[in-house]
Amino acid sequence: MKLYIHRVAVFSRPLTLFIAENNVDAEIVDVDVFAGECQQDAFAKLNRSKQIPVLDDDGFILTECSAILKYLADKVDSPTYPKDLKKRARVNEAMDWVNTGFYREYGYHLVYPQILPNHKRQTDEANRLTVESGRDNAKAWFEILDSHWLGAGNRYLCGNDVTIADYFASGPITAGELIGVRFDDFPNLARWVETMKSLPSWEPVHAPFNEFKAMLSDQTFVTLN
Ligand SMILES: N[C@@H](CCC(=O)N[C@@H](CS)C(=O)NCC(=O)O)C(=O)O
Repeated sequence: MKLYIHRVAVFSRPLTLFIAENNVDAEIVDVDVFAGECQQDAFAKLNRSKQIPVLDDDGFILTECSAILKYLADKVDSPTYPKDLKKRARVNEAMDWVNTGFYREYGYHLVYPQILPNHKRQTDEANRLTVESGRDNAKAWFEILDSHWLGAGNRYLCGNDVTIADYFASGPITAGELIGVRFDDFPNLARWVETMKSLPSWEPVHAPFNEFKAMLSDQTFVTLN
């Protein structure tokens, strides 16, 4: 298996973390997103959407982080993607929840327009309005994350066992650290972030992300806090 990723990217880190934690035998192929490699014809032949991550399992090409995580977990028969119908449905629900309403506001409206040139709006004013509405709407989603998904004493998003929903969410949620988001206003979330960061592979997997974060640390951003 080959996995095409960028080591800093939001939707690549959940996969590199899962692979490292579960000893999945996959060759990592680094794609230089920042140099525009995804936009080149050669890459577009692999993924028509011109995005990483992409999994190539002996010619079976699969895109979308959430779909790849489910595939890998089933392939290695991991308990992190439960077989029980209702438990699996809950994991799917959590992954969709993070990937859609939550990340639309937090990622695409608050984080990306501040740090990714191809996500900036056409004018500074339009960018400011996008970021401010992203911040306000993201706060409401964070409340739900903290009190609903991680409330009721849940150690993880779907109960007391780690699932691929936690791996998946770890990428999007920590993306905010690039703009200085802190999680201390959300105690259950702060605890969950620390739990995920205590996984043995977290630090080595996130070294390139932490380097990128350090490069942005002297800039001022609109954050959640
Ligand atoms: N919905 C996709 C999103 C993947 C995505 O946003 N990939 C970005 C990097 S994080 C990308 O490949 N961008 C290509 C580019 O900017 O040229 C998934 O969940 O896998």
